[in-house]
Amino acid sequence: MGWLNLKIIHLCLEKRRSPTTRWVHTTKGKKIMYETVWILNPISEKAKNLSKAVDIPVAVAQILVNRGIDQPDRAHGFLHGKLSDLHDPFLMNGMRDAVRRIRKAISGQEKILIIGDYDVDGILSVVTLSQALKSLGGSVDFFIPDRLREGYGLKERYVDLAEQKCASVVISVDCGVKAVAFVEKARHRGIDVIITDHHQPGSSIPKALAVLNPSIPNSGYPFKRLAGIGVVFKLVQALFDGRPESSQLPHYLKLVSIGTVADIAELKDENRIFVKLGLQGLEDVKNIGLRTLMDSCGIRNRNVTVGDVGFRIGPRINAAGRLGMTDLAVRLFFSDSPQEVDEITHRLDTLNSQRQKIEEKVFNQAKNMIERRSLNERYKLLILGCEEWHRGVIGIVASKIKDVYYRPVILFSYQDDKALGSGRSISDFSLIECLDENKDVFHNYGGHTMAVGCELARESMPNFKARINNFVRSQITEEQLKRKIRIDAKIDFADIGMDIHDILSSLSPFGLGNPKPLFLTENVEVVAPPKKIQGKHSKFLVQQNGKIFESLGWRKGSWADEIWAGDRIDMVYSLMISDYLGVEKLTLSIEDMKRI
Ligand SMILES: [Mn+2]
Repeated sequence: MGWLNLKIIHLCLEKRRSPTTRWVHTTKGKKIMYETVWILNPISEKAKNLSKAVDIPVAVAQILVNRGIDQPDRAHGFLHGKLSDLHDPFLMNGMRDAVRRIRKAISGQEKILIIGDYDVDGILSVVTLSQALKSLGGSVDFFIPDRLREGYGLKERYVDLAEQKCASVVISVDCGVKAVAFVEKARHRGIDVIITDHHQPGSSIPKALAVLNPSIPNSGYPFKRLAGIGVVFKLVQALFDGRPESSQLPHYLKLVSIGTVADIAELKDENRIFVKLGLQGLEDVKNIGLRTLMDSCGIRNRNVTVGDVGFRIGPRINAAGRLGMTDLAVRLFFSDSPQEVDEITHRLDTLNSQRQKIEEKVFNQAKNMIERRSLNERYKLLILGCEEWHRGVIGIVASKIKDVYYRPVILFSYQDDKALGSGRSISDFSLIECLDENKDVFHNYGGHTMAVGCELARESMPNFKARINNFVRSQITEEQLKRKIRIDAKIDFADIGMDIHDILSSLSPFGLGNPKPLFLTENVEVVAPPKKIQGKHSKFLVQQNGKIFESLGWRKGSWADEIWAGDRIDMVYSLMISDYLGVEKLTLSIEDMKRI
């Protein structure tokens, strides 16, 4: 045992010193070197203790420890969390006041106006809260601002709208934590405001009737990483408390799981329970709109994964908001006409394809700009803008550019005298803190560590760039800009058995905060020549001590030209189990490799 530990520690140090390098061809034919550092955690004492305490294999315990879960009760919750393990919603400050006011509004037949954000999290928050309030007999209306015309946030002028709609209570969902002016104006007009949000607060918290947000200081709530729809779910849980409606809570988790995954919230603690149970629920959907949408994604009648939600369901719902037609997505969930939901689904499909085309164009333009001026070699944080860039897609493109150059990115769309930005960051650098430090430049900004939105005067752009560049020069280290692969365990092919199936299913669903376990196997022989699949992936057979596996290099088509039968490699991979004609097949999905 001691020998094994020593060997692993030695390997860890060695890997840190000898990173793999990859050459990426740029448009000019120039090569830029990117480094990938392999980090292997040695089997720890904590993992051994956890393994005994919870009665799980040491490898599984180590995977949990690697994800920051080292206490037996948390590990047990992670592996076996149920609906009854969710936190008490009344722990969140303001919850009692919110529930009391909403109950009064329902019994007095007062109009309640829900105002939401235009992304998946916001749209589904509106749908979820509307359904819950209606089931309690409430009189509900909603408003989702137009992404392109109105922009993000709870604007002061929406108070007039609430008045026109004769609402005496406004509930914000997935927005509002900075809406000081809105709340002030509403109060003067005699309208009560309840804010539900998960974004970081500004310097002052609005003086609303209640502000439900686990991210504010002294929120009282034990888990900070809820998505907007997670906060809404807590409100629904509190409203249903002690009533027959609470038996309906599992149904609500279907939309909660979609919103949580689409908002890229960490799949830990309550989020993990929401998503685990919600995805199971998606296998049996009653809502005709959601059912039709899932049909159009080709994911009916099978296990729904985090990937299905993130890459198929989410983008279709988002497409409506991105291209200025949010109401379409909301109508999908409220309609009971098969013909209408067919039409809407078809429309969302078309909008999504349109969005993909626009996105590809903006991505190529941004990449050209970067490479023409070698910006990635000169700047630690990339800032780019263009008049033609569609505001609805710059966030997704920023995320892809970040993946290519592995550094934080903020992209801007210029409109008249305004610059509207959307940024994405790497895991080691907080973008919101970077904006906080330079807040006087902005008209408006907000977000989290990994994603931000902002608005400033176009003429302030040079000043903004200079200040941000200056700030990141000292704040981002070269080490942070190295792509890192965190390996969960070093194993031999002989260690891979069918119990791996049970291990993986007890750890799933995977996503942010709970990545698929990555394994390292050294000295593997490539047998049979690699094949290129669809021009962009590669597939080849590998063997160690007579045990052969098929391996897949997802988006690693170039490997087919770089490696040969007979090569020996070290490889880092995750395990994929597919069911082919009733026979389970284990494939290795290769994350990185290096020839030895
Ligand atoms: Mn959100």
